[in-house]
Amino acid sequence: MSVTTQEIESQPEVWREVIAGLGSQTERLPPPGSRIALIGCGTSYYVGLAIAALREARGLGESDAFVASEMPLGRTYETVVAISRSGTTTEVVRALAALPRGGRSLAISTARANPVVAGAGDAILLPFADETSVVQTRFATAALTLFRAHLGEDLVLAIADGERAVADRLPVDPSDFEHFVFLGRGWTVGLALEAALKFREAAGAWAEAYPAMEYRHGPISVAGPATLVWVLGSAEPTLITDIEATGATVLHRAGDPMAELVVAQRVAVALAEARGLDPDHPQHLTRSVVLP
Ligand code: F1P
Repeated sequence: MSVTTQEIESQPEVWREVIAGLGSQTERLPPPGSRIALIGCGTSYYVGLAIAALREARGLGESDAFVASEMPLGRTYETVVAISRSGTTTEVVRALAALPRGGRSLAISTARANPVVAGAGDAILLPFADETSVVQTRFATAALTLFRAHLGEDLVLAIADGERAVADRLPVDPSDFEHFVFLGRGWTVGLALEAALKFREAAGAWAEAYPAMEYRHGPISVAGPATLVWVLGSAEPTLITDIEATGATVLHRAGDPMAELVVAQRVAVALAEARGLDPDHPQHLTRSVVLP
């Protein structure tokens, strides 16, 4: 079994551990009503995007998310949250260093001794969610779980769905498809982007992601019988009908979207293995991007 698979399967347990430790971290996390920005790269950015959408939709304060290299200078946030598993990603370190004085910054990472934690005013560490794999899975959902719980969500059902997500038979054989599209709305846009990234990273697959309502505005023209469109979260019935009319297969299942992301991670690994690739050694990728 690949290390990536072992880390994917550990997620429900990791989520429980995050929730168990939340009490001691609450005062570090941004209070309701404050204006925040979340920054990160790759997976960590997509997690930030999901958290920002979730927080703002719950009326808990204006929340933006930026890829760390594109963080606008000159905006004022009460807290900037930097998400980084490795804590060594150069763009995140640089963005923290460029923040105006006076604001709070909070790192979400795995270990105390790293440049992102050193560059932030405060840190929440999730060492039990660290990973050996290049391809991130459990650190991402652990950071998301931290915020979902902090935002007041009861995650009992999400964890039960997560247990099923790691145990059930896969809902599709990915070898039946050549093209993978993930769609989401609100906070699940970030999850859709992350699921597509897993397919590219682990399986070298042609994978895209869009806000669901955007899909008919151009990208649907590429869909056909070799396309799997996987909807995370809610979708309009007419959208599903329009996608099916292209000959594409639509996967849209009930349950918690974070648990559905876990299923997508497993399918990405299955696709990699079916293609003779090693999901633990993705092409052209390093565990963190450290620039000279
Ligand atoms: C961010 C990241 C990963 C990506 C790749 C390179 O890392 O961009 O999301 O999959 O492996 O690094 P980090 O800042 O969260 O450590």
